[in-house]
Amino acid sequence: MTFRFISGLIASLLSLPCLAQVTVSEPWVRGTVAEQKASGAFMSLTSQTDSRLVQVQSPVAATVEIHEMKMDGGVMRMRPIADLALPAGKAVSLAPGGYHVMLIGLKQVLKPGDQVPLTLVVEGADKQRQQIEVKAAVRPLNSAAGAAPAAGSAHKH
Ligand SMILES: [Cu+2]
Repeated sequence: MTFRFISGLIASLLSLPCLAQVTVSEPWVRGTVAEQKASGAFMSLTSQTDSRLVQVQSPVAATVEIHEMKMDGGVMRMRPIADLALPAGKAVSLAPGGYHVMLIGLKQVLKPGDQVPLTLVVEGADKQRQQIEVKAAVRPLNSAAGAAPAAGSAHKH
């Protein structure tokens, strides 16, 4: 029994390198006020192998989508995308004015200092999926948008 358990454990450990190693840095969510039903989550993602962010889940929202910002007839609009490519070794930035995770149908007010759990589902080139648990810190509603403050002001949720 013990040996079987250990060999099973080794097998599962050996299977780990097949999964893309994804680093999530500085995840944060824009805070909300009462009655506000949507917000955005932002972070930087770096995968060691070519993979894609295919889904995001969060208990604080009824629906979670991956959005991009695109010029449409001279107006910057956001729209959902099916997935977001994570090229090997390249940091992909989700930031105000660009790609972002859209939290829709919020179940609670997101106050600065709160931690919002996010589950990122990443699919590797081999179609293997993995879930990455992230805790995103809530920043004040009007917080400067970090790397892209000018674009951030144009992106209202
Ligand atoms: Cu959006």
